[in-house]
Amino acid sequence: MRFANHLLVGLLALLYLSSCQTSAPPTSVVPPTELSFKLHEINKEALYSSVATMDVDQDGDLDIVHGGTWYAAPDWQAHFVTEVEVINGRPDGYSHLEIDVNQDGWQDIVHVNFRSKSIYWLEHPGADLGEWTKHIADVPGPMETGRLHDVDGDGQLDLVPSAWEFAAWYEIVVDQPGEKPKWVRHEIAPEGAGHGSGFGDINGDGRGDYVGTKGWAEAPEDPREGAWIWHAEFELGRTSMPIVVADVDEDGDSDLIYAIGHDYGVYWEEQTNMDGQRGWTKHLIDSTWSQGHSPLWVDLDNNGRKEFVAGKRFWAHEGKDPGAEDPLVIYRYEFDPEQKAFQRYTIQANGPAGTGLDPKAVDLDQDGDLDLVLPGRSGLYWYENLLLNPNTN
Ligand SMILES: [Ca+2]
Ligand SMILES: [Ca+2]
Ligand SMILES: [Ca+2]
Ligand SMILES: [Ca+2]
Repeated sequence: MRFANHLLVGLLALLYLSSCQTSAPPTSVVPPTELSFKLHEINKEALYSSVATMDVDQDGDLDIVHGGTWYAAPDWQAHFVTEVEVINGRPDGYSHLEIDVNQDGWQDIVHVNFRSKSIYWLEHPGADLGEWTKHIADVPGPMETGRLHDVDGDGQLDLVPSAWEFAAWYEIVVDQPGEKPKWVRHEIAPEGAGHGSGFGDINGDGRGDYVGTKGWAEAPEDPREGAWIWHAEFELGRTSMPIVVADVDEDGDSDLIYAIGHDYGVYWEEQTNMDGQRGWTKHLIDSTWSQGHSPLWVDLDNNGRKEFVAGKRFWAHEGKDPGAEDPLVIYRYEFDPEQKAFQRYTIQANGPAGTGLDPKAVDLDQDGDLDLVLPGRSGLYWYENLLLNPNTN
Protein backbone atom coordinates (compact mmCIF):
# COMPACT_ATOMS: atom_id res chain seq x y z
CA MET A 1 0.00 0.00 0.00
CA ARG A 2 2.82 2.32 0.98
CA PHE A 3 4.61 1.37 -2.26
CA ALA A 4 1.43 2.11 -4.24
CA ASN A 5 1.21 5.54 -2.58
CA HIS A 6 4.80 6.29 -3.49
CA LEU A 7 4.10 5.19 -7.03
CA LEU A 8 1.09 7.50 -7.17
CA VAL A 9 3.08 10.44 -5.79
CA GLY A 10 5.85 9.73 -8.31
CA LEU A 11 3.37 9.57 -11.18
CA LEU A 12 1.72 12.82 -10.11
CA ALA A 13 5.14 14.50 -9.87
CA LEU A 14 5.99 13.25 -13.36
CA LEU A 15 2.68 14.51 -14.71
CA TYR A 16 3.26 17.86 -13.02
CA LEU A 17 6.77 18.14 -14.45
CA SER A 18 5.68 17.24 -17.96
CA SER A 19 2.82 19.77 -17.79
CA CYS A 20 5.34 22.40 -16.64
CA GLN A 21 7.57 21.55 -19.56
CA THR A 22 4.84 22.24 -22.09
CA SER A 23 3.47 25.43 -20.54
CA ALA A 24 6.41 27.17 -18.84
CA PRO A 25 9.06 29.10 -20.78
CA PRO A 26 12.49 27.46 -21.03
CA THR A 27 14.58 28.04 -17.91
CA SER A 28 17.74 28.78 -19.91
CA VAL A 29 18.33 30.41 -23.24
CA VAL A 30 20.08 28.39 -25.93
CA PRO A 31 21.84 29.76 -29.05
CA PRO A 32 19.56 30.84 -31.89
CA THR A 33 18.67 28.44 -34.68
CA GLU A 34 18.74 29.13 -38.41
CA LEU A 35 15.14 28.73 -39.54
CA SER A 36 13.46 27.88 -42.81
CA PHE A 37 10.02 29.08 -43.71
CA LYS A 38 7.59 27.81 -46.33
CA LEU A 39 5.54 30.45 -48.11
CA HIS A 40 1.80 29.86 -48.52
CA GLU A 41 -0.30 32.18 -50.65
CA ILE A 42 -3.81 32.73 -49.31
CA ASN A 43 -4.93 35.49 -51.67
CA LYS A 44 -2.43 37.50 -53.66
CA GLU A 45 -5.16 39.93 -54.77
CA ALA A 46 -6.09 40.85 -51.19
CA LEU A 47 -5.32 44.46 -50.22
CA TYR A 48 -6.09 44.95 -46.55
CA SER A 49 -3.30 46.10 -44.24
CA SER A 50 -4.23 43.97 -41.23
CA VAL A 51 -5.06 40.40 -40.38
CA ALA A 52 -6.64 38.52 -37.48
CA THR A 53 -6.22 34.85 -36.63
CA MET A 54 -8.97 33.18 -34.62
CA ASP A 55 -11.16 30.10 -34.65
CA VAL A 56 -14.10 31.77 -36.41
CA ASP A 57 -16.24 28.61 -36.76
CA GLN A 58 -15.04 27.08 -33.47
CA ASP A 59 -14.02 23.79 -35.10
CA GLY A 60 -10.63 23.73 -33.38
CA ASP A 61 -8.30 25.26 -35.96
CA LEU A 62 -7.24 28.84 -36.49
CA ASP A 63 -8.89 30.73 -39.33
CA ILE A 64 -7.82 34.02 -40.89
CA VAL A 65 -9.89 37.20 -41.05
CA HIS A 66 -8.74 39.83 -43.52
CA GLY A 67 -10.92 42.86 -44.22
CA GLY A 68 -14.22 41.80 -45.74
CA THR A 69 -13.33 38.10 -45.93
CA TRP A 70 -12.53 35.25 -43.59
CA TYR A 71 -10.63 32.22 -44.76
CA ALA A 72 -11.47 28.86 -43.17
CA ALA A 73 -8.59 26.58 -42.24
CA PRO A 74 -7.20 24.30 -43.47
CA ASP A 75 -7.97 24.99 -47.16
CA TRP A 76 -8.65 28.74 -46.75
CA GLN A 77 -12.09 28.73 -48.33
CA ALA A 78 -13.26 32.38 -48.48
CA HIS A 79 -16.37 33.58 -46.60
CA PHE A 80 -18.03 37.00 -46.31
CA VAL A 81 -17.47 39.14 -43.19
CA THR A 82 -18.94 42.55 -44.06
CA GLU A 83 -18.44 45.44 -46.48
CA VAL A 84 -15.39 47.44 -45.45
CA GLU A 85 -15.43 51.13 -46.27
CA VAL A 86 -12.86 52.30 -48.84
CA ILE A 87 -11.76 55.93 -48.46
CA ASN A 88 -9.59 57.55 -51.16
CA GLY A 89 -8.56 54.14 -52.40
CA ARG A 90 -7.68 52.69 -48.98
CA PRO A 91 -9.85 50.20 -47.14
CA ASP A 92 -10.44 50.81 -43.44
CA GLY A 93 -9.20 48.21 -40.98
CA TYR A 94 -5.78 49.57 -39.97
CA SER A 95 -5.80 47.05 -37.12
CA HIS A 96 -7.52 43.67 -36.76
CA LEU A 97 -7.49 43.05 -33.02
CA GLU A 98 -9.01 39.78 -31.88
CA ILE A 99 -11.04 40.18 -28.70
CA ASP A 100 -14.48 39.09 -27.52
CA VAL A 101 -15.69 42.68 -27.11
CA ASN A 102 -19.20 41.86 -25.84
CA GLN A 103 -18.12 38.71 -23.96
CA ASP A 104 -20.67 36.44 -25.67
CA GLY A 105 -18.14 33.67 -26.31
CA TRP A 106 -17.38 34.61 -29.93
CA GLN A 107 -14.27 36.58 -30.78
CA ASP A 108 -14.89 39.94 -32.40
CA ILE A 109 -12.45 42.24 -34.21
CA VAL A 110 -11.50 45.85 -33.44
CA HIS A 111 -10.53 48.11 -36.34
CA VAL A 112 -8.55 51.26 -35.46
CA ASN A 113 -8.44 53.52 -38.49
CA PHE A 114 -6.60 56.36 -40.15
CA ARG A 115 -8.77 57.65 -42.96
CA SER A 116 -12.16 57.25 -41.27
CA LYS A 117 -10.53 58.43 -37.99
CA SER A 118 -12.70 55.88 -36.22
CA ILE A 119 -12.53 52.97 -33.83
CA TYR A 120 -15.18 50.35 -34.47
CA TRP A 121 -15.70 46.69 -33.74
CA LEU A 122 -17.07 43.98 -35.95
CA GLU A 123 -19.35 41.72 -33.96
CA HIS A 124 -18.99 38.03 -34.68
CA PRO A 125 -22.41 36.75 -35.86
CA GLY A 126 -22.29 33.62 -33.70
CA ALA A 127 -23.04 30.04 -34.71
CA ASP A 128 -24.86 30.93 -37.97
CA LEU A 129 -21.63 32.52 -39.30
CA GLY A 130 -23.58 35.20 -41.19
CA GLU A 131 -22.65 38.84 -41.73
CA TRP A 132 -20.69 40.59 -38.99
CA THR A 133 -22.21 43.78 -37.49
CA LYS A 134 -20.21 47.01 -37.35
CA HIS A 135 -20.42 49.12 -34.16
CA ILE A 136 -18.70 52.51 -33.96
CA ALA A 137 -16.93 53.00 -30.63
CA ASP A 138 -15.52 56.51 -31.18
CA VAL A 139 -14.24 58.85 -33.90
CA PRO A 140 -11.23 60.41 -32.17
CA GLY A 141 -8.95 61.32 -35.12
CA PRO A 142 -6.46 59.66 -37.46
CA MET A 143 -4.73 56.59 -36.04
CA GLU A 144 -1.97 54.51 -37.64
CA THR A 145 -3.21 51.34 -35.96
CA GLY A 146 -3.78 50.10 -32.39
CA ARG A 147 -2.82 47.30 -30.04
CA LEU A 148 -4.38 45.61 -27.00
CA HIS A 149 -2.74 45.83 -23.58
CA ASP A 150 -4.00 45.42 -20.02
CA VAL A 151 -3.40 49.07 -19.12
CA ASP A 152 -5.08 49.08 -15.69
CA GLY A 153 -3.97 45.61 -14.64
CA ASP A 154 -7.49 44.24 -14.09
CA GLY A 155 -6.93 41.18 -16.30
CA GLN A 156 -9.01 42.59 -19.19
CA LEU A 157 -7.40 43.84 -22.37
CA ASP A 158 -7.75 47.52 -23.19
CA LEU A 159 -7.23 49.35 -26.48
CA VAL A 160 -4.24 51.62 -27.00
CA PRO A 161 -4.53 53.40 -30.37
CA SER A 162 -1.49 54.94 -32.05
CA ALA A 163 -2.80 58.39 -32.90
CA TRP A 164 -1.48 61.53 -34.54
CA GLU A 165 -3.44 64.05 -32.47
CA PHE A 166 -3.91 62.49 -29.02
CA ALA A 167 -2.68 59.79 -26.67
CA ALA A 168 -5.38 57.93 -24.77
CA TRP A 169 -6.53 54.42 -23.97
CA TYR A 170 -9.95 52.84 -24.05
CA GLU A 171 -11.44 50.56 -21.45
CA ILE A 172 -14.12 48.21 -22.75
CA VAL A 173 -16.80 47.85 -20.09
CA VAL A 174 -19.38 45.04 -20.34
CA ASP A 175 -21.88 44.89 -17.48
CA GLN A 176 -23.46 41.58 -18.51
CA PRO A 177 -21.97 39.10 -21.00
CA GLY A 178 -23.52 39.66 -24.45
CA GLU A 179 -24.69 43.20 -23.63
CA LYS A 180 -23.63 46.27 -25.58
CA PRO A 181 -20.17 47.34 -24.38
CA LYS A 182 -19.25 50.85 -23.25
CA TRP A 183 -15.98 52.31 -24.49
CA VAL A 184 -14.50 54.58 -21.81
CA ARG A 185 -11.72 56.89 -22.97
CA HIS A 186 -8.91 57.76 -20.54
CA GLU A 187 -6.38 60.46 -21.44
CA ILE A 188 -2.66 59.69 -21.25
CA ALA A 189 -0.67 62.78 -22.30
CA PRO A 190 -0.99 65.05 -25.36
CA GLU A 191 2.80 64.90 -25.88
CA GLY A 192 2.39 61.21 -26.73
CA ALA A 193 0.66 61.98 -30.04
CA GLY A 194 2.70 61.25 -33.16
CA HIS A 195 3.80 58.61 -35.66
CA GLY A 196 4.50 55.51 -33.57
CA SER A 197 3.97 54.40 -30.00
CA GLY A 198 4.53 51.53 -27.63
CA PHE A 199 3.48 50.22 -24.25
CA GLY A 200 5.45 48.57 -21.45
CA ASP A 201 6.95 49.10 -18.01
CA ILE A 202 9.77 51.64 -18.45
CA ASN A 203 10.62 52.45 -14.82
CA GLY A 204 10.17 49.00 -13.30
CA ASP A 205 7.29 49.84 -10.96
CA GLY A 206 5.16 47.02 -12.38
CA ARG A 207 2.76 49.29 -14.26
CA GLY A 208 2.69 49.55 -18.05
CA ASP A 209 3.76 52.97 -19.36
CA TYR A 210 3.02 54.61 -22.71
CA VAL A 211 5.92 55.29 -25.08
CA GLY A 212 5.72 58.05 -27.68
CA THR A 213 8.32 59.14 -30.21
CA LYS A 214 9.59 62.01 -28.04
CA GLY A 215 9.35 60.50 -24.58
CA TRP A 216 7.23 58.31 -22.37
CA ALA A 217 4.25 58.78 -20.08
CA GLU A 218 4.53 57.22 -16.64
CA ALA A 219 1.39 55.43 -15.55
CA PRO A 220 -0.09 56.65 -12.28
CA GLU A 221 -1.09 54.25 -9.52
CA ASP A 222 -4.61 54.20 -10.92
CA PRO A 223 -4.27 54.54 -14.71
CA ARG A 224 -8.03 55.22 -14.94
CA GLU A 225 -8.06 58.29 -12.72
CA GLY A 226 -4.56 59.61 -12.01
CA ALA A 227 -2.49 61.92 -14.21
CA TRP A 228 0.17 60.33 -16.41
CA ILE A 229 3.56 62.03 -16.05
CA TRP A 230 5.33 62.91 -19.30
CA HIS A 231 9.12 62.41 -19.53
CA ALA A 232 10.62 64.06 -22.66
CA GLU A 233 13.74 61.91 -22.71
CA PHE A 234 14.43 60.91 -26.32
CA GLU A 235 13.75 61.66 -29.99
CA LEU A 236 13.08 58.55 -32.02
CA GLY A 237 11.72 60.02 -35.27
CA ARG A 238 8.62 58.73 -37.05
CA THR A 239 8.77 55.19 -35.77
CA SER A 240 7.15 51.86 -36.25
CA MET A 241 4.02 50.87 -34.42
CA PRO A 242 4.75 49.34 -32.01
CA ILE A 243 7.89 50.65 -30.41
CA VAL A 244 8.80 47.44 -28.57
CA VAL A 245 9.53 47.78 -24.83
CA ALA A 246 11.83 44.98 -23.63
CA ASP A 247 15.04 44.43 -21.70
CA VAL A 248 17.14 43.89 -24.82
CA ASP A 249 20.54 43.57 -23.11
CA GLU A 250 19.14 41.65 -20.13
CA ASP A 251 20.60 44.04 -17.53
CA GLY A 252 17.35 44.54 -15.64
CA ASP A 253 15.90 47.67 -17.23
CA SER A 254 13.57 48.14 -20.20
CA ASP A 255 14.98 49.28 -23.51
CA LEU A 256 13.21 50.23 -26.77
CA ILE A 257 13.44 48.55 -30.18
CA TYR A 258 11.86 50.06 -33.25
CA ALA A 259 12.12 50.68 -36.96
CA ILE A 260 11.45 53.91 -38.84
CA GLY A 261 7.96 53.65 -40.29
CA HIS A 262 8.46 55.30 -43.67
CA ASP A 263 12.24 55.50 -44.07
CA TYR A 264 15.40 53.45 -43.54
CA GLY A 265 16.59 52.29 -40.14
CA VAL A 266 16.14 49.81 -37.31
CA TYR A 267 17.36 50.92 -33.88
CA TRP A 268 17.40 50.10 -30.23
CA GLU A 269 17.51 52.65 -27.49
CA GLU A 270 19.38 51.42 -24.44
CA GLN A 271 18.15 52.58 -21.05
CA THR A 272 21.08 53.73 -18.91
CA ASN A 273 21.46 54.85 -15.31
CA MET A 274 24.15 57.30 -14.16
CA ASP A 275 23.96 58.13 -10.44
CA GLY A 276 20.24 57.54 -10.40
CA GLN A 277 19.68 59.61 -13.56
CA ARG A 278 17.92 57.72 -16.35
CA GLY A 279 19.36 58.14 -19.85
CA TRP A 280 19.05 56.61 -23.30
CA THR A 281 21.72 55.57 -25.82
CA LYS A 282 20.77 55.01 -29.45
CA HIS A 283 22.20 51.96 -31.30
CA LEU A 284 21.78 51.31 -35.02
CA ILE A 285 20.74 47.72 -35.77
CA ASP A 286 20.24 47.83 -39.55
CA SER A 287 20.25 50.64 -42.14
CA THR A 288 19.73 48.58 -45.30
CA TRP A 289 15.96 48.57 -45.78
CA SER A 290 13.02 50.91 -45.22
CA GLN A 291 9.42 51.11 -44.00
CA GLY A 292 9.54 48.70 -41.08
CA HIS A 293 6.14 49.94 -39.98
CA SER A 294 4.83 46.95 -38.03
CA PRO A 295 7.35 44.87 -36.09
CA LEU A 296 6.64 41.89 -33.85
CA TRP A 297 8.48 40.79 -30.71
CA VAL A 298 8.30 36.99 -30.62
CA ASP A 299 10.43 33.86 -30.21
CA LEU A 300 10.39 32.14 -33.60
CA ASP A 301 13.20 29.64 -32.89
CA ASN A 302 11.87 28.59 -29.47
CA ASN A 303 15.22 29.25 -27.76
CA GLY A 304 13.78 31.33 -24.93
CA ARG A 305 14.88 34.71 -26.34
CA LYS A 306 12.49 36.86 -28.35
CA GLU A 307 13.40 38.34 -31.70
CA PHE A 308 12.52 41.65 -33.32
CA VAL A 309 10.71 40.48 -36.44
CA ALA A 310 10.24 43.20 -39.01
CA GLY A 311 9.80 43.65 -42.72
CA LYS A 312 8.76 46.19 -45.29
CA ARG A 313 5.28 47.53 -45.50
CA PHE A 314 4.57 47.37 -49.24
CA TRP A 315 3.49 50.57 -50.98
CA ALA A 316 2.82 52.51 -47.76
CA HIS A 317 2.65 55.78 -49.69
CA GLU A 318 2.16 54.59 -53.28
CA GLY A 319 5.92 54.35 -53.85
CA LYS A 320 6.81 57.78 -52.45
CA ASP A 321 8.69 56.56 -49.35
CA PRO A 322 12.50 56.24 -49.53
CA GLY A 323 13.38 52.68 -50.59
CA ALA A 324 9.87 51.90 -51.82
CA GLU A 325 11.29 50.14 -54.90
CA ASP A 326 13.77 48.04 -52.89
CA PRO A 327 13.12 44.30 -52.44
CA LEU A 328 10.37 43.34 -49.99
CA VAL A 329 12.41 41.89 -47.12
CA ILE A 330 11.51 40.33 -43.79
CA TYR A 331 14.15 39.76 -41.12
CA ARG A 332 14.34 38.63 -37.54
CA TYR A 333 16.95 40.06 -35.18
CA GLU A 334 18.01 38.26 -32.03
CA PHE A 335 20.24 39.94 -29.47
CA ASP A 336 23.57 38.25 -28.79
CA PRO A 337 24.64 39.17 -25.23
CA GLU A 338 28.29 38.17 -25.90
CA GLN A 339 28.59 40.48 -28.93
CA LYS A 340 26.22 43.05 -27.37
CA ALA A 341 24.58 43.37 -30.77
CA PHE A 342 21.65 42.03 -32.73
CA GLN A 343 22.23 39.19 -35.21
CA ARG A 344 20.12 39.30 -38.35
CA TYR A 345 18.42 36.23 -39.88
CA THR A 346 16.54 36.33 -43.18
CA ILE A 347 12.93 35.21 -43.45
CA GLN A 348 12.24 36.69 -46.89
CA ALA A 349 14.94 38.15 -49.17
CA ASN A 350 12.70 39.50 -51.94
CA GLY A 351 8.90 39.38 -51.75
CA PRO A 352 6.10 38.70 -52.22
CA ALA A 353 4.80 39.31 -48.68
CA GLY A 354 4.72 42.66 -46.94
CA THR A 355 4.00 43.21 -43.26
CA GLY A 356 1.25 45.83 -43.57
CA LEU A 357 0.05 47.49 -40.37
CA ASP A 358 -1.06 44.58 -38.19
CA PRO A 359 0.66 41.27 -39.02
CA LYS A 360 0.41 38.30 -36.66
CA ALA A 361 2.86 35.73 -35.29
CA VAL A 362 0.79 32.74 -34.22
CA ASP A 363 1.10 28.97 -34.32
CA LEU A 364 -1.31 28.77 -37.24
CA ASP A 365 -0.81 25.04 -37.94
CA GLN A 366 -0.60 24.21 -34.21
CA ASP A 367 2.65 22.24 -34.46
CA GLY A 368 4.52 24.03 -31.66
CA ASP A 369 6.27 26.90 -33.45
CA LEU A 370 5.09 30.41 -34.32
CA ASP A 371 4.23 31.08 -37.94
CA LEU A 372 3.79 34.47 -39.59
CA VAL A 373 0.53 35.67 -41.13
CA LEU A 374 1.28 38.69 -43.30
CA PRO A 375 -1.22 41.20 -44.73
CA GLY A 376 -0.69 44.13 -47.08
CA ARG A 377 -1.11 45.65 -50.48
CA SER A 378 0.92 42.83 -52.11
CA GLY A 379 -1.54 40.21 -50.88
CA LEU A 380 -2.22 37.88 -47.96
CA TYR A 381 0.35 35.18 -47.19
CA TRP A 382 1.52 33.00 -44.38
CA TYR A 383 4.99 31.73 -43.68
CA GLU A 384 5.05 28.28 -42.12
CA ASN A 385 7.87 27.97 -39.62
CA LEU A 386 9.63 24.65 -40.37
CA LEU A 387 11.34 24.44 -36.95
CA LEU A 388 9.00 21.67 -35.76
CA ASN A 389 7.23 19.01 -37.85
CA PRO A 390 8.86 20.29 -41.06
CA ASN A 391 7.65 17.40 -43.25
CA THR A 392 3.93 17.39 -42.55
CA ASN A 393 2.91 19.42 -45.62
CA1 LIG B 1 -18.34 38.52 -29.25
CA1 LIG C 1 18.32 47.00 -20.49
CA1 LIG D 1 14.69 33.28 -30.21
CA1 LIG E 1 3.59 26.35 -36.54
